[in-house]
Amino acid sequence: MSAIQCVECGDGFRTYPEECDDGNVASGDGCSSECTVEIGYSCSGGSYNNSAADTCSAYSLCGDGVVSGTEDCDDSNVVNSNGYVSPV
Ligand SMILES: [Ca+2]
Ligand SMILES: [Ca+2]
Repeated sequence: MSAIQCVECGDGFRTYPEECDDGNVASGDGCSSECTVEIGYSCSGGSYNNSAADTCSAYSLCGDGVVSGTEDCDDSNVVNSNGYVSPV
């Protein structure tokens, strides 16, 4: 067992400073190519010490400017400068 887990996005291990790791480096599925949680998604299940990758799913957050979940529209003009919105 290695004592130190190298940080590699897409390896399925969520290690700091990754916000998520869903086992791939594709964006648009909730966990971006840089292993940041994408707007409108929430990721969970990942861990640094097992082989479980994060599972990301869309959630509804009215006013975040992203049509997700059960929303039909979202006309917010809120600008997210850092590209990350914490799940509520
Ligand atoms: Ca990783
Ligand atoms: Ca991904």
